[in-house]
Amino acid sequence: MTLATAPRILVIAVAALLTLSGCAITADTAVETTAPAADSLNITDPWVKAAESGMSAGFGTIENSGDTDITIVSATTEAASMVQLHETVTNASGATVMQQKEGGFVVPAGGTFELAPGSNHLMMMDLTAPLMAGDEVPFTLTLSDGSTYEFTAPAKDYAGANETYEGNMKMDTTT
Ligand SMILES: [Cu+2]
Repeated sequence: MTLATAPRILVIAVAALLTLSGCAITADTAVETTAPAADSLNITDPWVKAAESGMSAGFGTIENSGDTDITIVSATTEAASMVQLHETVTNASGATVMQQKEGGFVVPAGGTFELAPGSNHLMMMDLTAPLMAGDEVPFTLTLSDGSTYEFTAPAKDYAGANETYEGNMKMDTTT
């Protein structure tokens, strides 16, 4: 090493420090603005109600590990012709009915959104085949930023949650 290289090494070291700090700032910004919402989403204990035909529903606990709220706008599964995001409410005449959740399912930042019988659920309309206990049902959730979250829920026998559908449809109560 000659004496002439010493200042150059110092310059490189300073430049590297500047680059490092610059990178750190850029990376933080990128995480907040461009990370897909699906990266912060997770569902625990998912399951669907076994059913011969007609309607069924999917449940589980949806968790948001991010620092912004996540909105689920739609859901699909090959097991049903259509999936709706339902909430269960008490209507004007005092009956418990379910209806589409206005604005979708909002999973709060750092919090959870519960899907459970008698409460919010993934409404499966027009099953494409009988859902037997033990079947694995794949779902895709679409979030408001366009990203998607996929999970698989096992079917279980369950006799409760026979709410009336607000649109004059009734859940199959023959289980
Ligand atoms: Cu429903």
